[in-house]
Amino acid sequence: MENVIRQVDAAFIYIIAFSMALLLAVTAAMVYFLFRYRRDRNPEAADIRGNALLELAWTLIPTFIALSMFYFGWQSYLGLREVPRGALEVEAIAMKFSWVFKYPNGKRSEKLMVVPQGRPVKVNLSSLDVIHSFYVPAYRVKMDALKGLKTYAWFLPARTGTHKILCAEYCGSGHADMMADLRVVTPEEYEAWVGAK
Ligand SMILES: [Cu+2]
Repeated sequence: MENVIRQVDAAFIYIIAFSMALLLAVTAAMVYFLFRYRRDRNPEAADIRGNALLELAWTLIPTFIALSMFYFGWQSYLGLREVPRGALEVEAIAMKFSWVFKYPNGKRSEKLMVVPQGRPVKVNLSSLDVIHSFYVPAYRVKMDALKGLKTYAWFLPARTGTHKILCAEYCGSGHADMMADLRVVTPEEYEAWVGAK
């Protein structure tokens, strides 16, 4: 999962870096042309028709750039979809405007998800009403929760600590308050918590 986080970040940085480089290059060329080809310096407009080499270049280079972006994105997507064996399965039920979590032994908690450190967690998502989206920025995880359709997300809580769970799909007036805490605790603390009434 640390790996998945790194892959998602790499895809993000790669796309941002290319976009910034292209923005700078296009802006620089525009400003240069503005001065170089103004009317008093270049009174006769050139009549250019067809340039196979140039046309090939501006077709192939962007194609390869776009494909390389896809490659980075696909890598991280696979990491986000392939749940490791032995994951703890928790049901997350979304509703206006709250999250309810259900554990294998039947325990329920609202607006608070507690998971043990070091074990992959598979979150089975559903919704009681409209479309919501389970979003944990700390683990780069975001997945829609819908009524009547099973979706899932997974993450590996490698370190103890508390993170935010948000709803990332506008679902109504209380959308902004639709938050929950994700508390990563030691396995012993988890057992004690999940076993308590
Ligand atoms: Cu929502």
